[in-house]
Amino acid sequence: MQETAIAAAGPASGPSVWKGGDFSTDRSWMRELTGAQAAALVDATRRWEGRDFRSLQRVEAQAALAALIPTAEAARADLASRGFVVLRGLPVQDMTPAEIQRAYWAVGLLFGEGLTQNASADFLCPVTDMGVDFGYSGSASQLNVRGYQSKADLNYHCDPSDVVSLLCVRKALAGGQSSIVSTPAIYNEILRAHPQHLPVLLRGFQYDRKAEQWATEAPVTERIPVFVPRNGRVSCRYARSYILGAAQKTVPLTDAETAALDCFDAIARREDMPLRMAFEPGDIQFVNNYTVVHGRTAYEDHADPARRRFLWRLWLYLGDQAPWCEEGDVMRWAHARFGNLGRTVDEWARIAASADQPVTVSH
Ligand SMILES: O=C(O)CCC(=O)C(=O)O
Ligand SMILES: [Fe+2]
Repeated sequence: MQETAIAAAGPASGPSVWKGGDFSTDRSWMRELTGAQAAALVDATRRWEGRDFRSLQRVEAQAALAALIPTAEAARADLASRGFVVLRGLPVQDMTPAEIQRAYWAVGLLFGEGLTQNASADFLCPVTDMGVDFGYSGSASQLNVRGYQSKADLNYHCDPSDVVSLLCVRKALAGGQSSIVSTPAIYNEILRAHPQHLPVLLRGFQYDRKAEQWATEAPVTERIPVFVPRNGRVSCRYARSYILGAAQKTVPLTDAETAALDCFDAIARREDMPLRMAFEPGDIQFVNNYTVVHGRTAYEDHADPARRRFLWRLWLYLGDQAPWCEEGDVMRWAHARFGNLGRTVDEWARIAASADQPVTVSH
């Protein structure tokens, strides 16, 4: 799209466009579970004693967690409007680690289907410091690792699924603050004040697959647009570390590309844009990856490894409910589904059972 056509398409509008200050007195994004809902979760997971969480079916979750369905419906509506919601009060303190996994997975089944998130095909992925040195310096060693295994600051980004969810089991000693920004709001700011960057952002960038692809697949994706605007809505995909990694493996970014990424980051980090939130144990954050970027500050852990910050992460596929505008398959899938990543439970079972699939498990 040329600049004149972009300007004619106009800004995004509606509830997906917000700034942090819009919520200075509005806590409606935080939905606290009732005592009865928390008890239903504990009961259900005890009844499922011995079950691998991945074997739980949606109908079982719906039956056992009937008390949570109205809250989950409201939360799904939040995801389709402002693009985020926090459910507070999953009773992690009353559950064993296996029970926490079953409870969280079952809550996820009220929203959609979980997907594998790494070469190990983890459906629930531990977000905790594994001593990995991650950053944006441009060095190959920092770019070839995944940020969730570090305690570094994470630049605002989208995860590659329809929705990403994080359950806080333990928080950090200091730092590790989560914050989110509306990407249609970032788009509107670029359109208003820096439209020269939009052609580059609409063309998009290749993404690194960080060596997690199968041998038959390319090490980088095709170009994924940063923004797809359609009819007053805007979808976004953005993860700078993956863009930098791909550039290192292919062609360096042009000055115009780097300037466009800097512009996106600078707007996202502007004081008025983010909504900051402090996770408490038992909080589940859900974010619509098409309309919200998330980031987190660096953190310090307790000396005792058993008290380290620990989140479970769940990537959700929402089927036909999800596409936000007409963003298309490239935005939805190019960086979501490769190697052992982006597979539903049924798909993964078929892949794992098939002798000729190049399944590699790294740990
Ligand atoms: O640690 C956090 O709060 C966020 C981590 C994150 O963005 C991720 O794991 O995708
Ligand atoms: Fe993330």
